[in-house]
Amino acid sequence: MIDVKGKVVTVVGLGRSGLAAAKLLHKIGAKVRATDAKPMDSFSNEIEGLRLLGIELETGRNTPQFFDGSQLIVLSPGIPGNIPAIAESIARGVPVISEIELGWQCLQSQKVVGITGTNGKTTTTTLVGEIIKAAGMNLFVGGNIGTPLCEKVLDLEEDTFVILEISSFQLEEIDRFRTDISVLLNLTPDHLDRYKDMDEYIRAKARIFDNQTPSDFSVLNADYDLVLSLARHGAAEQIYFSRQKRLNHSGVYLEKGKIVSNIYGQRLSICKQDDVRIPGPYNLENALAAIAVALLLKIPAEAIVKTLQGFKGVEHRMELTEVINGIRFINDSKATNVDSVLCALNSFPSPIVLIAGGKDKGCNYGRLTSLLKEKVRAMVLLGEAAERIEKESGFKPVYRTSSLEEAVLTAYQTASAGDTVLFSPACSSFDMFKNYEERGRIFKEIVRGVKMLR
Ligand code: UMA
Repeated sequence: MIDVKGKVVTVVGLGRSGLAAAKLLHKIGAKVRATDAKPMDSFSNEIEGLRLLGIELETGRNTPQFFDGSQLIVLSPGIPGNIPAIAESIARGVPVISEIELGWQCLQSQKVVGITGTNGKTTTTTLVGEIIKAAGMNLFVGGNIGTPLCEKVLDLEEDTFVILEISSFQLEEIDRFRTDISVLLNLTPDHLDRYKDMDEYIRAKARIFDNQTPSDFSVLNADYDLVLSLARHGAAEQIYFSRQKRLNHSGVYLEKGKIVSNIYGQRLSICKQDDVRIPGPYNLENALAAIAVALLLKIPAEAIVKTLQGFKGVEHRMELTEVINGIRFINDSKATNVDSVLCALNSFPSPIVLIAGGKDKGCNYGRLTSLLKEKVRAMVLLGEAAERIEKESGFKPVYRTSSLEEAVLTAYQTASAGDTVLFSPACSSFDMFKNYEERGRIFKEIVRGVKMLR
């Protein structure tokens, strides 16, 4: 357990991670301070609770002076380590760690699985959790998926499996964070509004392997050369999964419509490929990764198969919302980058009416062009990135709208029976919504409203 008794620790950001980190630090005896750039009146009551605990607060800005005397800084994932106040502290030699590092340093000897990659993290993390649940074992599912590790870490029993979705943001400021099993699903451009270039993003992701030892495992997508080359630097034993080829090394792969493992040196047929119910080729990769993790955790095959057969996916990820007059409406609000949209377009039959746009993350929308031409009847755009998407994709016809409601109605009017209206934004939500979950919920409410009117 990290020793912070009596130390001055400053938490930066008071979203979910920061609130959890501040409370945890208070419980384990630190003198906690917390700063958030948002004004006081935009917080819920929870921040009042921090004040009652005696935590010193700064709101409306993150001033360098507030960090004076700090012996440790705990950073929320959404805040880059190069904001001026933090950069000054780093220059003075004050250690900076991420919330996930703090949570990890408070674990006992629980087994930790860390799942990262550009796309499919949430689905894979949830699926691993569901498999463990079906096997009747104790588990905690958290991290980037929603519940910060700091929120629950002190309540976890020793035999709990800790399954974490891990983002590149969380990995930037790790120190000793180590997983018994790390999973790297894929790597494609994302978050280029935060990172200088793709290399910087890749370096952050690769940190998941930094502290692994030869008794740990890394589970790697053998269909991505970049994933394989990054993992070479790690010390963990490598286990692979592949949708495209038979594996000679330890892993999980497809053979004549079956999912097969050779992880323990002998060929084991797990189930039929069709037992995987979540749609599309990329979800199949997520399922293969989850199976590999479950086998490494020694979960019985029956629990794996039963879960795969019943698992329909996660909210906001290729989620069937309604069918109205023969038109399927799919909520894919979680698709916050170009590759997510490519996955979704590949997962549904054409014709598709695509609703996209939101806060621009600097992705290259030109990569959508050929699949748009092949599968999309029309594109409906909204948000800050609309202009760039229209220009870079070069696709026509495009309808520009100024609200999600207008976008849904336009898509409905443009689609015909048998079409799919796919809301897969390729952008983050922060220009118009609190987060992708709120955006997805509002999309579903609007669609249900349309259904009531018909
Ligand atoms: N803030 C400052 N100074 C700044 C910038 C922000 O004080 O310079 C404050 C903001 O005013 C705000 C707080 O920081 O109050 C927000 O912190 P945060 O963005 O880290 O948000 P949290 O609520 O703590 O949520 C974070 C993750 N958010 C991000 O990584 C952006 C959540 O992932 C995660 O679920 C949660 O911790 C629990 O672990 C969301 C996400 O979008 C889902 N993740 C990205 C993704 O999946 O692509 C990485």
